[in-house]
Amino acid sequence: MRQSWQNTCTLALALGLVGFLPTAQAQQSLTVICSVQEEWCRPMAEQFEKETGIKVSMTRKSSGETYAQIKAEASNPKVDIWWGGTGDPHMQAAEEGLTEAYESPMMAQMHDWSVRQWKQTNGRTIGIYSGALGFAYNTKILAQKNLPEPKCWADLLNPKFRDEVQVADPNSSGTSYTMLATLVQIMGEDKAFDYMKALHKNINQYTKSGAAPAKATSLGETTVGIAFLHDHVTMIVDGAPMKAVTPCEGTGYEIGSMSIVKGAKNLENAKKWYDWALTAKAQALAVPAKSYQVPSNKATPISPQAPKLEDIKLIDFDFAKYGSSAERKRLLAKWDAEVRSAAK
Ligand code: S7P
Repeated sequence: MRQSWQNTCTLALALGLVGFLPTAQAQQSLTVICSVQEEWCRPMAEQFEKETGIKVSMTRKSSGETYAQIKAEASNPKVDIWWGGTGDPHMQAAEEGLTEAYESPMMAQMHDWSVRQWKQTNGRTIGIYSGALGFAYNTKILAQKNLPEPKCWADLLNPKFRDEVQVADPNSSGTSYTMLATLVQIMGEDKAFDYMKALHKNINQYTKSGAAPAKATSLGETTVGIAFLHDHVTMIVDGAPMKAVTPCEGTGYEIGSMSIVKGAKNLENAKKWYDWALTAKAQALAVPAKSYQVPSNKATPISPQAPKLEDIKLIDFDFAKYGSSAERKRLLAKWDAEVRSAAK
């Protein structure tokens, strides 16, 4: 038996097939899709590799896009863990059985809102951070163009802002879907769609990624960008001439989430990442990467730069309803039919 295994190895080496053998090295790997900013994804992967010796193959993708990939690969999953991104597509994936239930020994250290996300999905996704939606404007461009300071969602409909506002496409972006669901909850569905159709006239671009409008605002490529407030803060901390606004009518928020993919090839390593990513030490990697969400581990220090959720007029966001598969599909189809294709 031993002789025949040795022969197999010798033959494999001769044929250059060593990568296909079930070596210890090949087993110590993990494929992660990361849906936060690249600047935070990278140190997470590097630190996890350093602490565990598990090789991480990491790709950065927006929330809606990741959901679509995981769904497309369901019969032959290529991803082990999906870390970050808004909760709604994680919840949809959970409902469709695309992700695995797991109870981490870290649960007791999590905030209630994180555990609620986990319970609502029968253990298939967990909250890793939270953050509120808002918009920001470039102070220099606003002054140059002599535009009024927008303070409310309603102000963004001012015809003076024609082609001055940027937001992501809610099909690819969890940020933008959070805006859609927020407006529906604040205004009621009919008025929210009327609002988005009117806003469409002022939109200069629907980007793929949710944070792109914050970057574009910092560069003066758009006057106003709609994104999570923490993504605007990242730009402001870097010195961008920007002011972040929490809309006067109130706003929605996200519970950024993490899920293990059903049928993950490296399930044990995925669980190791999951437990590690919930530690205060791992979550503390966000701030040096200029990511200012509110972390889900009660012991993780919150940066003084992080928008203070307790000071913001937050709606009572119905995550169960707007994270459900049927509602998300319905609202996105309606947005495609009525908003995206509306006349400018
Ligand atoms: O930049 C961080 C962040 O805002 O990005 C996530 C977002 O959903 C991913 O981008 P998309 O909008 O493109 O899907 C948020 O979860 C996170 O806070």
